[in-house]
Amino acid sequence: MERIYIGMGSNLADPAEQLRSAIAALGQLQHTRFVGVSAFYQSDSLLPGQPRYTNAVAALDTALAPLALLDALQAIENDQGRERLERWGPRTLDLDILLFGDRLIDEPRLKVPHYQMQERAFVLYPLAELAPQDLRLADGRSLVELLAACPFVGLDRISQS
Ligand code: A4P
Ligand code: MG
Repeated sequence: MERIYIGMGSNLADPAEQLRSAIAALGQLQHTRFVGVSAFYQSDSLLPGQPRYTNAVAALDTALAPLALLDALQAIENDQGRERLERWGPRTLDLDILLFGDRLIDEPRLKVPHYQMQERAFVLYPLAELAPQDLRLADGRSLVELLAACPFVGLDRISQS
């Protein structure tokens, strides 16, 4: 089993409810054990003019191969009505594989660590609720360093209910 972290985001159709459904679906994944989930965080979209996002991070242990996990996550996104109209468009549910053990994955369909996670407060702060203090990314930078370089600005931490 390898420890994985999944970034969840939604900015359509009751985002908190979308995340709760996604958490339930992640709990049903084959060959996978659910470890925990962060609080929910609201923030403005990186792209102006879109509804605000709700984001969270989940930790799981899995025996799935990375591409099998990606397929399973995309099936959950589709089940929750995700329509891919435009890249970065508003979405009912986005599930990103942030980290997969300590692997560096560079395949056409899958890049891990997820690009730009290092700069995104809505990823780093929920991740820090779950990850060990000494977590390091494949490039050697520690989560502590990344948090220090990424101020807690524009984020509202909310409860999950
Ligand atoms: N893909 C490659 N690597 C991965 C990975 N590590 N995890 C591929 C998941 N998928 C990965 O993704 C497009 C393709 O990326 C997939 O088919 C998969 O093969 P997508 O989810 O269909 O498209 P997307 O989400 O629109 O693109 P992308 O690049 O994932 O966008 P982001 O980075 O997720 O950004 N503002 C706030 N506040 N909160 C947000 O969550 N999210 C975005 C979208 C913009 N602004 C935001 C937020
Ligand atoms: Mg995505």
